[in-house]
Amino acid sequence: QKMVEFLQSSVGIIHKNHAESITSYIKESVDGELKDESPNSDAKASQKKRLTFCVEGNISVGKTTFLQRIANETIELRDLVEVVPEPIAKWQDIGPDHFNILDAFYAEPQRYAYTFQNYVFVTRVMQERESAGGIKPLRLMERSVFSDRMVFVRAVHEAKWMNEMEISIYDSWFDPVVSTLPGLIPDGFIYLRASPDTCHKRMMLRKREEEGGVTLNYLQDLHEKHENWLFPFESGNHGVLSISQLPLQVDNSLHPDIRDRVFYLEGDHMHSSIQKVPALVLDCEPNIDFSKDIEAKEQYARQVAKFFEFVKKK
Ligand code: UDP
Ligand code: DCM
Ligand code: MG
Repeated sequence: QKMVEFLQSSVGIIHKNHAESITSYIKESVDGELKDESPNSDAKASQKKRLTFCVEGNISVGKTTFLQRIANETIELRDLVEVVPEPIAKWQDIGPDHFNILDAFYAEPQRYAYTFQNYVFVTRVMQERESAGGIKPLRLMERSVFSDRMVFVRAVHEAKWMNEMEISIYDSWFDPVVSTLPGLIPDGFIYLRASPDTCHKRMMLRKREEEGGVTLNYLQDLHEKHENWLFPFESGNHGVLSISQLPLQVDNSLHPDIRDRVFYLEGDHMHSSIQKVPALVLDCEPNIDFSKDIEAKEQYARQVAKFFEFVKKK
């Protein structure tokens, strides 16, 4: 128990603070909206589009932890936020024989990479459909078909676990199928960003059975793919992750608090039919202690709040 506590403190608890900043914002913004509404604005309210965000990030960066903190924060929040976890349970237990394709993939990647990625896509569609009828104003999904394609499919292809024919098959159906499923396209991405080293430490802590053979090297590949996709900046350096050094000012209509950490994904980075989707980058290294650094905590809270506001206005 002591050991676990020590390990946890050494890999960070930053997500609790991210989650708190988000939940307090959601409460405020939704309360505000209810107060604004006149009694006969029901029609207007039901037309209001609910917002969907996809939480992205490397294996074990803390996506599930982050989402669970939000979902379990308070009872009121359960009525406001719908969390759609990654359908990993569906990958681990298939059919009456309880096949585990996540395990099969890591055991024999060359044999199963395509089959697995194909099934990942299908189960994400199933998962999205299950949550599609929901009425909660905010839907937070763990990962997306876009990270499947931009990160995992690319990585397994480069590792030669998918051959040329298999990647061509994947590419040939991806765009046309996504076009018929607008529910898969989020209003924004939240990229939980940490070094592969940190993710590796957290992965060792989690000890998911299937992932025994996942190497630091593979996490580095996945990190690079995330960076190329969500972070329009030469990163290359896996150790140093200082977002504040970014020179980019993407959009002057963005609040200064988030101007240097919101990026747009378009064209090649998404899907042919998609114009622009904003992505917020959150630093998830464990080196900021929010219990001592109130200013840092408030800064995060403001960033998340401004991002929701910005996306909501669009
Ligand atoms: N974790 C942690 N501190 C954090 C985030 C995560 O100690 O700030 C731990 C968490 O308890 C779990 C492991 O890291 O043991 C992986 O987290 P999670 O399953 O949420 O990661 P995901 O793969 O969903 O991104
Ligand atoms: N995974 C994968 N390909 C995908 C999505 C996920 O190989 N398109 C794997 C990576 C992890 C596991 O599934 O081993 C779940 O990811 P996480 O732990 O980051 O939630
Ligand atoms: Mg997870």
